[in-house]
Amino acid sequence: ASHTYADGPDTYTITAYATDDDGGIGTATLTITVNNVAPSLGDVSATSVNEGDDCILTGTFTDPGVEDTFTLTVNWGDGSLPETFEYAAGTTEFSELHQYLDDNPSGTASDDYEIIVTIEDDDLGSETASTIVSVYNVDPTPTISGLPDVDEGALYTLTLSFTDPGTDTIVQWQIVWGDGDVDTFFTDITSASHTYAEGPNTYTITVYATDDD
Ligand SMILES: [Ca+2]
Ligand SMILES: [Ca+2]
Ligand SMILES: [Ca+2]
Ligand SMILES: [Ca+2]
Repeated sequence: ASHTYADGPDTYTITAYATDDDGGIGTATLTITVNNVAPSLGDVSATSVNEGDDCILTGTFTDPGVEDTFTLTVNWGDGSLPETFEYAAGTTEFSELHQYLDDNPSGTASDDYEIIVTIEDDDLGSETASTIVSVYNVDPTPTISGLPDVDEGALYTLTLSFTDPGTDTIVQWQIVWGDGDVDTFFTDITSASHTYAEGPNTYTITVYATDDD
């Protein structure tokens, strides 16, 4: 005779009864140990993302223990604290999100992080796997504002700001004033001034912002 035990680790005593044709009953017992089997991971992968966006981490897992529940621990590889996710018995796949705030280190247009995942059943059996996520830098978007006109020889002031989906800093502002003068600042600034020597004239001001990547 065969039987499948749903959950381990545990100890069970098997008792067999044999009855003869005169109604006599004999018994025998056997004590067996049922071991837990650790869950196993498959197909762990992560989507590449632009900085500021959510990466989707997916994977599958199997466990012959149909009553086991599961805890997934994810180390996202970007210095954030490991996260845990709980799954009910019978679960065989997962899909979780994580926002990457930057492509570290600075000076590179994209960087890879190693994501380490561990699936553990409620009997402490576990398996660990890893995958790579590529995070891409996104260019900053500068915004400028200033008065529409100025007198020749007077100081003209431009106000500067920027947005960036990453937690980036601006390492260079370049301002092309339109009259042949160009100013470059190797730091983040919020305003800049310039004197136009000759009017009347119309100039187009162009600004370039460079982030740390
Ligand atoms: Ca198990
Ligand atoms: Ca980088
Ligand atoms: Ca960046
Ligand atoms: Ca950026």
